[in-house]
Amino acid sequence: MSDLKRRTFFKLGLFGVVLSLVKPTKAAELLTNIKGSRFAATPKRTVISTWSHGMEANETAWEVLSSNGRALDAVEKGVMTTESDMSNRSVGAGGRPDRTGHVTLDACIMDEKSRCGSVAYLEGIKHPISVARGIMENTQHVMLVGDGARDFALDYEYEKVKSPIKEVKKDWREWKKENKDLFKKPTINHENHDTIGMLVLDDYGNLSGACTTSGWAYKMPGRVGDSPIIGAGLFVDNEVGAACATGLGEAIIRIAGSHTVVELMRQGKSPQEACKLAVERIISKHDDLTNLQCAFIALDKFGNYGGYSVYKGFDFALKTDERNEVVKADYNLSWE
Ligand code: SD4
Repeated sequence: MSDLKRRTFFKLGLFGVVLSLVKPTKAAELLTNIKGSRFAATPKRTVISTWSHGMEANETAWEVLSSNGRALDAVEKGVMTTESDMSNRSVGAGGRPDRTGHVTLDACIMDEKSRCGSVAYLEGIKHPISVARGIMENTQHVMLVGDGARDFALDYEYEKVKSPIKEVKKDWREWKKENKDLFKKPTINHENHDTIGMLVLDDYGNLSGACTTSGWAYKMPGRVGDSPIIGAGLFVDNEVGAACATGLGEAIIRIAGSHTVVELMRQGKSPQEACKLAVERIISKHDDLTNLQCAFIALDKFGNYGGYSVYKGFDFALKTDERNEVVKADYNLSWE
């Protein structure tokens, strides 16, 4: 018997027996009509993730939900799809390296109980998101970085992978030729379908989120972005909603971006308004907005969602019972 069905059974006696035999979504729907029910509204199964590469990841997440899976499993499995795609240059081992040719990966995950795990500066492991979950579930810590994260991953036998891959190495050599001055400011490539962040609301009314990236291409060695930082790249509060970020991590960290979005929702803003206000705060904190692309997506407890970016061009992948599409996000500025 699933959690929802078990709770229903104890709460509602014989009626609960009947409810326990129906699908969780249907059961929740029936419960909304019962006075005093703990369900404020029907949880609306929703998967939302950054960029159009999220479409494939959403499919995987949806499969997990369709077999009565938890949001936590859905976000992990979902973004693993993107991490496995060696043609993706911004997520997983197929991603671009730092200036010295090392592909260093950042990821984090957070569940409905506010449990969280994170890895940063991890090399040579295929699924950083699973290592982040492993840290959450098997240690007393939230975050492991660099060699410590790698040792943990090897101890727990997470799959290894060789990086950079051949094509990426070739690109990096070209980049090196053109960028002899290693301290020249590299630009973040807004056309390069960045980081995947995913938020899921499951049939039990629970939220979880995951975020994984190879980070800023040709970053300084040792640089860590927002993506593995709970509150910056990702934040989940099961009472309110969840948010995640993509874009220039330094700017997102400065305003504790994803936490800010969730707190705005707590104050009554819709997910869309909350994302917009967080983007406006980023804009207000920076004198120079050149190449400063950042975006947020958000999902509330009831399945309302939103997305907003500094510059035009950000989109996100949405999957619900009714919709399965890439949504062009609203934005503040055009590139021209
Ligand atoms: C970072 N936020 O490392 C990530 C990269 C990204 O769009 O999302 N780029 O700063």
